[in-house]
Amino acid sequence: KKTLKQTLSEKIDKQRPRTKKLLKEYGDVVVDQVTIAQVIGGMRGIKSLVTDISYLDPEEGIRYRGYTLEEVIEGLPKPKGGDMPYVEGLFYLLLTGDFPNQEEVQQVVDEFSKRRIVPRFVYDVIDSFPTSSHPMAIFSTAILTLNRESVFNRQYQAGLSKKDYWEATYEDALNLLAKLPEIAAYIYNKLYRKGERILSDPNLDMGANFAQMMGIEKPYDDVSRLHFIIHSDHESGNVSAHTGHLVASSLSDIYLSISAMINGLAGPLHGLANQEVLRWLQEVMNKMDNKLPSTEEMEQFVWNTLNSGQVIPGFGHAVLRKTDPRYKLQREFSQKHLPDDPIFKYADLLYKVVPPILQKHGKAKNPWPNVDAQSGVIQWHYGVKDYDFYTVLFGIGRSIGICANIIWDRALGYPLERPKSVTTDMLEKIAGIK
Ligand code: CMX
Repeated sequence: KKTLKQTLSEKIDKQRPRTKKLLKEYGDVVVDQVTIAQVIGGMRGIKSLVTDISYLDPEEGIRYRGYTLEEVIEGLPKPKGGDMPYVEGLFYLLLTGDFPNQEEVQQVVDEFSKRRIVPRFVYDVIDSFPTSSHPMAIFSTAILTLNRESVFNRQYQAGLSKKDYWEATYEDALNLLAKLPEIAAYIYNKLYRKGERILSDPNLDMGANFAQMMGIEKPYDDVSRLHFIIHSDHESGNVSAHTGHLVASSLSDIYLSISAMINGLAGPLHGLANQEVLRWLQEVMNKMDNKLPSTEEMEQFVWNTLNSGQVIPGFGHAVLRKTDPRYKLQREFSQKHLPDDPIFKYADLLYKVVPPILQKHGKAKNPWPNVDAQSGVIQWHYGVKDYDFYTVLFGIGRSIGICANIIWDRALGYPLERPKSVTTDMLEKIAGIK
């Protein structure tokens, strides 16, 4: 039976000539043009990255390897008694483009299980953080601390050939991904449960193991699987994916690259928005004495935030122009499992109230909710109420997609990333002002 690494190796052999041909024979073909608004405006929309792992359509939302999220969830094998598929199967799909069968998934589950033990020094570093630290800072540092374990670095120093970069990176990626749930649960227990620790079980899959270490009953295993799967990838230009790719492009190893991408994810305009949604909702709940506001009252809360110059967290998107399918999936999950949860009712009222207000406000290009408007609501329901922790959960998921991307970056020999900057003077000359 072929291993994931062998299957991947065959895919890489097939893909390499395609990239080579495009570069060699069609390198001068124009893909896009760049305006001054894009140069000043965060390079929004410029087509200048390649990935085959996912594609984000503004109207439809994300597809992984050409499949919608519904198709992914439907098509991936599921553990016994679970409604949500193995996260390990998603990693297989992202890497190869193929849906694995039960046996192929089990191989990856076993690989992760073998590699999950975190070295003592990582726990020591985590323990040395003050308990008032943000969990994302601890998470990023813990990942960085693992850099001394890098197979890629060791082999690079020994004179690794370029064509073999991906294999060492693959080893690093698996070693890291297998450890992330352990690290995250340890941080959670240190910060919010007085260090009480529940050990992982080598016989469980990633989602079930995470639920076990968090000490939360079913269906939190499914909640974790769903969460990690839908947060894993969102093509290459978002801050976390782009950061991971950029840092890896200088041949920094997986640990340096994923630690860096975690830092990007920790910003309130990106992954931290899921924490901000809960913080915002809690403020409203406190003001309302936990009573559900009327539509008019909720509208007033939203306007107050906008009028004080702040954004409504969980709404808007740089690429999407419709309701995020990741939001929809989590809403459906909530309707099924927690329809009467007061915080779900709050979030659902926001779904009704915010889009027309943002349209009236006239600034946001996309008034619809994104993934972050709903993910914290589910966590809250299952007892994870320390919302500072939510972006760590996002980070576990996102690492899966970015690791897959970095392995392929290495396989296809994508070079050092190095765009060109200009000065304001130069832009004025280009504009014909000077
Ligand atoms: N509330 C209020 N104003 C908003 C807004 C929101 N939810 N979304 C966008 N706007 C404003 C922008 O701040 C911007 O204002 P200025 O012209 O004053 O700078 C204007 O509308 C135009 O922005 P845009 O082109 O629609 O959006 P961007 O591509 O610049 O930014 C995003 C996208 C997500 C950062 C923005 O919509 C936002 O700040 N949303 C709230 C934070 C959030 O939910 N982030 C999570 C996104 C998903 C994720 O990465 O996890």
